Amino acid sequence: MRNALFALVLVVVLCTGCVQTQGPVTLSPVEVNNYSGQKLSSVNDFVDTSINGTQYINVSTYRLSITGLVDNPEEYTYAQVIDDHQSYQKVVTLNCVEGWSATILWQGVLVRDLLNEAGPKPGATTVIFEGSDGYTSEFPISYFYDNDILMAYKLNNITLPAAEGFPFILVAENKWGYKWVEWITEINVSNDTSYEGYWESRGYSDSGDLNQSFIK
Ligand SMILES: Nc1nc2c(c(=O)[nH]1)N[C@H]1C(S)=C(S)[C@@H](COP(=O)(O)O)O[C@H]1N2
Ligand SMILES: [Mo]
Repeated sequence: MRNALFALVLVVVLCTGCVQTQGPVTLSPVEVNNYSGQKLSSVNDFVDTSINGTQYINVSTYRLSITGLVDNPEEYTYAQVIDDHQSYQKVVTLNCVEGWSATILWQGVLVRDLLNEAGPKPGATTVIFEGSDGYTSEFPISYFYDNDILMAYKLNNITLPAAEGFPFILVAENKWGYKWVEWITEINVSNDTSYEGYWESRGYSDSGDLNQSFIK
């Protein structure tokens, strides 16, 4: 019995010794600042230009709705969006019309996968993204079929912070920052080709293409 106890103490002491010699253990994800040799911006490089300030979304009551001209309207929890869909990652730069930009490693789901699950009806031309602050922006539905467009839930390997759109931000590649809808609560499939979002109805270009002026 004594010997057994001694052996046990010895094992514990030795194992503690082992762990101590193995170097630091990373306990929580940290923001990466480099990806495949490319330098990334930081979460601190975002400038708050949102219409109503940061939205703080309660993840337990949160739902993402896919509505409108679809065969199967969907309502997903945060976990359903993430766990039930293939994830993708890509470095994409956000350019705000106010002059700042942020090059970020985004991780998320493909908007096209969500659209396909809902099943757009014939005649659907437009997809309108809405945030919990009432902000909207519209896109031709072809944008999501001709390009791999992400709805991201991670930025530089960390969970999307509230200030950057938690739970989801649209990574509107090749489009001005105002097309990157944050705090997404609804994706509405529509046939309203004249719909204009928040900034689009205030004089900003509908396409929001980066290679064009953002003034209409
Ligand atoms: N829901 C919502 N999304 C939004 C906005 C907003 O006001 N509300 N602002 C847009 C603008 S103008 C930019 S540049 C980007 C990044 O803005 P941020 O740094 O304020 O997060 O988010 C875009 N998405
Ligand atoms: Mo912006």
